Formats: sequence, C-alpha cells, structure tokens
Amino acid sequence: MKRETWWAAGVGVLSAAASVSVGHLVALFVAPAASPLLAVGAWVIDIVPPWVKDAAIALFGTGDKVALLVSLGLLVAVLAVLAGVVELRRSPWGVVILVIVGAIATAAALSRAGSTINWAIPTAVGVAVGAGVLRITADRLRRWSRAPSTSVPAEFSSAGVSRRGFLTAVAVSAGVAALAGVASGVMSRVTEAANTVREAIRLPKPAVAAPPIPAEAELDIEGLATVVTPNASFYRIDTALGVPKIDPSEWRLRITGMVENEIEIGWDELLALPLEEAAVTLTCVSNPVGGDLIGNAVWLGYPIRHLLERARPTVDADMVLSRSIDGWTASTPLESLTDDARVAMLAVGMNGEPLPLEHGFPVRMVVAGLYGYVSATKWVTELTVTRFDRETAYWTDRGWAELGPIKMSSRIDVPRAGVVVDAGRVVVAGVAWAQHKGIHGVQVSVDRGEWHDARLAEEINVDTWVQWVWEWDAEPGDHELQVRATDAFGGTQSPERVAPVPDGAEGWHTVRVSVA
Ligand SMILES: Nc1nc2c(c(=O)[nH]1)N[C@H]1C(S)=C(S)[C@@H](COP(=O)(O)O)O[C@H]1N2
Ligand SMILES: [Mo]
Repeated sequence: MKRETWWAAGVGVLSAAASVSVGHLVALFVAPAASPLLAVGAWVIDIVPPWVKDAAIALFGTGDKVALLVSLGLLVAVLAVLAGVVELRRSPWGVVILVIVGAIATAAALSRAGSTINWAIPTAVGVAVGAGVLRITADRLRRWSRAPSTSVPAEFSSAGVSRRGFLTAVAVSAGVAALAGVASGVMSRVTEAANTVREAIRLPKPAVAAPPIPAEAELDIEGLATVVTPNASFYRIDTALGVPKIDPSEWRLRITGMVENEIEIGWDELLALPLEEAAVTLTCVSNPVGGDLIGNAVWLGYPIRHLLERARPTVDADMVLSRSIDGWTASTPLESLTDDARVAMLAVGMNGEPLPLEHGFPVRMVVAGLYGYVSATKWVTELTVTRFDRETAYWTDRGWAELGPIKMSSRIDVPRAGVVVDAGRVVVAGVAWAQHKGIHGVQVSVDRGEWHDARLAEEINVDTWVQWVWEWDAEPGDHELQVRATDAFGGTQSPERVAPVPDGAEGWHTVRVSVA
C-alpha cells in the first residue's frame, strides 16, 4: 500500500476520534446518554436477538458490555479507515460516509426512552467537527502527495512545505480530540463525585407529611402521563451549560436586601428545621398548548415564609430576587412567598429522593401556581428582598412578563395526534391544571361539536394537575378532538390562541386522528 493510503487511513481514524470525543463531551452537557457511542451501544443492545445476547454473556460474562463497546469501536475504526481513504481519492464521499454513520448514531440517540430532540445535538456537533478534520487533513494530504519532489533542501521545497501543513493539521486535530477526551474524563469524575455525595444523603422525615397520593388519582391509561412524574422523565429547563455541582456541606443561603435582619443558613441547619411535604405541578411558561414542559412531583422542603419572618422584610419591599449559584435570577412577588395559603418552599427532596443534580441539588425553590421562570430557582444560594421597580431578573430582562401566574390549561395525551384508531369505543384521556385554584371540570368536543363532560380522576390537591378520561364512540373518518378545562372559580379556557411569549400560551389543545 502506498504511503499516502496509510496516512489517509490514519486521517479517517483521527476524524472519527474527534467526532466521538467531541460528541461525548457535548453529551455531558446535553444528556450523557445521548453520547454517540453510548446511544448506539444501548440501541444495539435493544435490537440484537436474544440468542446473540445470551452468546455474548456466555462468552464474555459480565464483560459483555465492554465487549460490545469494543466491537462497536472496531466497527467504527473500519468505517473510519474507509472514510479516510475515500475522502483522499473521491472527496467529498469520505465526509458523506461520516455523515451517514452520524445520522445512524443520531437516530439511535433519538430512539432512546426519554430522549428529546436535543439528543441529536452531541452527534451533530461531533460529526461537524469530524467532517472538518477529515476535509482539511485529507485536502492537505492530497497537496503533499501531489507536490513535486525537487532538488531544493526539503524544508524549502513545496513538498516540504505541504508536508508541514499536513502534519500541523494532524497535530491540531489530534489535540482537539485529546482535549475533548480529557475534558470528558474530568467532567464525568466531578459528576460522579457529586452523585456519590447526593446518594449518601438521608433526608429527614417530614414534620408535615403530604397525604398519600390517592389511588384514584391515577387512571393508569397507556400513553397518559402518570399523575406523579418520575424524576428521570421530569422536564428540565435551565440556562446552565454544565449542571452546577454543589457540595451540600458548603451550600449556604443568604437572605439580604430590604430586611431588618440579614440571615444565612447552611445545609445542616436547613435539614434540622421541620420540613414539609407537598405535591406541586411545575410548569414552564414556554410550554406550548399541548406541550410537555410540565411535571408533577412530591417536594420536601421548608416554607420560605418562615425564613422571611426571621429576616423581617421592610414594608416597602414587594419582590424577592432569588439567585442561583450560576448567576441565574428569578423575581417572585414577596406576597406569594409570605402567604401562608400558598406552598412556597426551599425544596431539598423530590419524590422521596434528594433533588437530582439537574433539578437543583441541593436546594431549589418551588412555588405553587407560578411559572418556573419567576419562582423555581434551582441551585439557589441567595434571596434578595427588593422591589420590582429596582431589580429585574434573567427572563424579565428578555421580554417575559414581570408576573407569571400559571394559566389554566389542558392536554390530550391519548390518542396521540395523527394516529389511526379503530372505530367504536375509543378512550380519550389527558391532564388539566390550574395550580393554586384547582380544576373543576374538563370537556371534550369532536369536530367542534357539542362539549362532553370528561370524568376527572381524584385530585391530589389544587396545586397539581388532574387526569381526565372520556369515552368516545368513534365513527370512521378523520376527526378533530378538542379539550377545555374549567377551574374551581368558574373560569373556562378560551379558544383564542395566544403564543407563550410573554406570559404563557392559551388556546384549546386540538388533536387530529383517523378512525378506521
Ligand atoms: N438556576 C436556574 N434555575 C431555574 C432555571 C434556570 O435556567 N436556572 N430555569 C427555570 C425555569 S424557566 C423552569 S420552567 C424551571 C424548570 O425546572 P426543572 O428543570 O426542574 O423542571 O426551573 C427554573 N429554575
Ligand atoms: Mo420555564
């Protein structure tokens, strides 16, 4: 084989290494399981027939996962060599091979349970970097191999210059790949350490326990969001590129600003206070009608009003600016935090566990009835008592409304939009919410006809969503289902469509289905 073919093979492997290591690093920020190698590995585990799995386990024992990753690595290496050689000879077909392999890895990532469209990002970024490496290095290799050899000293000949150009590109690319690899290693270790600390924590029993979730609150219908959202599938929204890792023993919360008595509290002191438990449904103001930026959990925490009682806000204060360790801020009306009729807590627990790192470990705010951007500060370290006319917060600086009470809404979960269902009895089910008020009723209409009352599941409390179900006698054809809710004060959702900006979406969730 010619020298340049060897180099081309190396260039292919280098670009694959850059893709994988950069993709893996980006995945640590987006979602670790979206790493190209891990996603493809998990996907292969799902699709291989059982006998292959059994054979692998028999052959490799508990090393079967390692064997899988090694085989995948070898497969990638072979494809990488191919991509390098093809790119040298028939540019841009080598890049095309890389992109196709990337597309398969992306599809694998998106097929994972709980994946979102963001899971495409790590592989996309990885492939973009890899494609750049492949293009540039293969191009320089081509120039080098075509440069005429002359009698001038090697350093000055065009062959010498182009050789140096190629080797520089290789060195820079290898540096990028290695740096991404090292950064991933460091990040994984830090996350691991934070998780170890988190797992060792035993939260105290609540002084005021939430009543058990009534069995009748869960209709248990396939495809319907469960009434309590598991932590692993709880929506996540924040501006944090890397999830902050706070050592609870170093965590402190300061209450400052317009108060007569500044206070500071640490982790142990917080846990020693009488904690209360409450089920509250969080919602993001960006949630479109029918969207899934909403989740319900049982939170354990300490009422913020008790801490404010100790800090004694001055009479002219009307807002609390909460700040996260990463600088993110939210502005919450002071009266929502001092009102003893509203759940507003410094939460440390979520569904019986310490907060997951990405949901604000070790301490976050949870305020019933307010959108997350004005109340749900994760990784919270400071509460500044102030006034709306003196300070603004992260999202209010970016055009979102100063006040963010959650708007009543309802969603159809089953049947899913676009599906084909059999004529006859069809279960239509979903969730409805009007936090801090409570849902009184839900109605469904077919093809914009009359409204039918849905049956509500038992409500956990007024701060949580409620499931609903309606049985539809479906006739063949294309149909449109719509849902609207009424709150406990008699307000009903209006049909006018309103975009999420600046204070939350409005409108009736509409789902088209075909009945066969
Ligand atoms: N530190 C911090 N806290 C934050 C945010 C953020 O960007 N940074 N986003 C808020 C928004 S907009 C929402 S909707 C909720 C989402 O909480 P979750 O990710 O636990 O579901 O967190 C809030 N708390
Ligand atoms: Mo949000």
